[in-house]
Amino acid sequence: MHIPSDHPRHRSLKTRQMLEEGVRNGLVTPTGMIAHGRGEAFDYLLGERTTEAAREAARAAAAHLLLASHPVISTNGNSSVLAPEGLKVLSEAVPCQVEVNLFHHSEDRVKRLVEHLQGKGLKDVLGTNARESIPSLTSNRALCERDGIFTADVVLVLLEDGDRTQALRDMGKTVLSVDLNPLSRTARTAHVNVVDELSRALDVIVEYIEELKTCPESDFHKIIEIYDSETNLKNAMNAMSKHLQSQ
Ligand code: PTJ
Repeated sequence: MHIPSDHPRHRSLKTRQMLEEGVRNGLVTPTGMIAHGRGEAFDYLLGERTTEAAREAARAAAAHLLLASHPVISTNGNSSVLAPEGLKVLSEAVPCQVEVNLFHHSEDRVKRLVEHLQGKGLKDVLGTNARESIPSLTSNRALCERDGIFTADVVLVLLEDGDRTQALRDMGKTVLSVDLNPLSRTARTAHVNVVDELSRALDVIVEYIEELKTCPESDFHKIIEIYDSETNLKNAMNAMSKHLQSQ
C-alpha cells in the first residue's frame, strides 16, 4: 500500500508495513506486531523523541560496550527487521558479534534472520549453532551459541520483556537493553536500559561510541560508576509524564 510522504504518521505507518512484510517473509513472529504496538504507545508518551535520560543511558551503554572483552548484541525478529542498518553500524563501531536469539524459536526462522542480516551487510552473525543453554530459563530463549551469548561478558538485549536478563545477570554478565517500556522486567533488571525507540537508541549509542573512543579508558569507568539505573528509569517516566502534562 502506498503511504503518502506528507502523512503525519508516515514513519510509523512505514514501520508497521516493514513488520507486516517481515511476518509474511517468516522473519517476524505475528505476536511481534503486538509487541510493537506496546512500544509505539510508550513512544507516544515520550513524544517520539530521544530524552536526556535516554542519552545518559546510551552513554553508559557505550562505555560498557567499549570496556567489554566479548560484547554481543542479541537480536530477535522485530529488531532484525526494524533496524538492520543500526545493528550493522553499531556492531562495526564497537566492534562486536550479533546473535539471533528468539522467543518464538524455530531453526528455520533463525536461519532466515541470519541470512536477512547477512544480506544487509552484517558479517559476524551467530544463532544457527545454538547448542548451549542459559541456565534456569525454560523458554527457547535459553538457546545460544558457545562462542556468542554463552561466553559473552556484555550482552545488549533488544526489545524483550521477560526473564532472560535476570538469567544472564545470574551468569555474571553485564546486561544492557533497549526498551521503550521503563516498567518492563528487562528494563528494570538490566544494568543499563535505554528508554527509546530502537533505531533512535542505536544511533545515539553509536554517537557515544565514536565520542568515547577519543577519551581515556578511565572516563568509561567514571561514566559507569556514576550511572544509576533506577534513577534513569524514573527520569524516563518523568519525561513521559511531563510530555503528557504539556499537551
Ligand atoms: O522474534 P521473537 O520470537 O524473539 O519475539 C520478539 C518479540 C518482540 C515478539 C518478543 O520478544 C516479545 O513478545 O516481546 P515483549 O515481551 O512484548 O517485549 C517487547 C518490549 O519491547 C516491550 O516492552 C515494548 O515496549 C518494547 N518495544 C517494542 N517495540 C519497540 C520497543 N522498544 C523500543 N523500540 C521499539 N521499536
